[in-house]
Amino acid sequence: MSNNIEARPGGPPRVLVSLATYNEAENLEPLIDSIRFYAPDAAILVTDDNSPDGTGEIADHLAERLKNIHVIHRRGKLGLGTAILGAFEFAIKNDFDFLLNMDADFSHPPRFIPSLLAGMANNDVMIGSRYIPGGGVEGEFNLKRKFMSTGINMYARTFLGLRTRDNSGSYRCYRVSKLAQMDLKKIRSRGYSFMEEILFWCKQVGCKFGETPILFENRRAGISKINSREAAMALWIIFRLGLGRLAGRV
Ligand SMILES: Nc1nc2c(ncn2[C@@H]2O[C@H](COP(=O)(O)OP(=O)(O)OP(=O)(O)O)[C@@H](O)[C@H]2O)c(=O)[nH]1
Ligand SMILES: [Mg+2]
Repeated sequence: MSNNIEARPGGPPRVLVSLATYNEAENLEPLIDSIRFYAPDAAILVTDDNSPDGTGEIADHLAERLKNIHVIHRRGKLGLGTAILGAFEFAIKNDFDFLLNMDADFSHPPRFIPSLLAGMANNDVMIGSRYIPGGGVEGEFNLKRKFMSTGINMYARTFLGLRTRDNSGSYRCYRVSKLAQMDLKKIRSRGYSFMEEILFWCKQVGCKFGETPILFENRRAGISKINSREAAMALWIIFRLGLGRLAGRV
């Protein structure tokens, strides 16, 4: 871990890495190994939604074997947004300084964790960004995905007034004291639009944003969970938030 991150009085910042999982049985253990390599002192929280492939049991075994691993089990697939929200609440309650969220499918390579944490010296939210120089997507070029991602980013920048380039990825680090200032109950997103919506609320509490380049990779194992219903819901939620912003209600 980099040394130039802001220390809390009397010690280094307490970092919680949050992993939401749904059917990530093949990915979880090697991912945790790799996170431990790049952030040996960070605690790890796995939020599993009763994955049919047994990811939750694997997480429990890892928590028994390794130090500083926490597991939240939820009754069923309740959405990525609510899983991250639960991790925020856990981080606030347990007095962490930084919450670093990443996907559990190796799309977010752990080698970028140190630069995300280093950026917290000057920012309240650090975004692992595909869309700034040095960032990008590695591997197979998926036209549909690229189109959706570019479109949703433009849309979110326009409606939510965001200046950051990558507003739809979830590889980010947040300052927990800023999350604690928000009314988290206001968040409407249950699924993927959480990523754009939370940036909007971060802006309302005066967060300073930074971006550091990442190279996104296609998932190593398992299948994608995003569907067109989720995508439509994301457009609707961002539209409503944007209207509220224009009407001066937020
Ligand atoms: N706990 C929980 N985790 C979820 C849920 N939906 C997705 N995830 C996890 O959130 C992360 C991102 O989901 P992905 O399915 O990889 O979505 P994606 O990155 O848009 O799609 P692909 O990478 O193409 O598969 C992964 O770690 C998933 O296991 C959910 O409803 N609950
Ligand atoms: Mg993924």
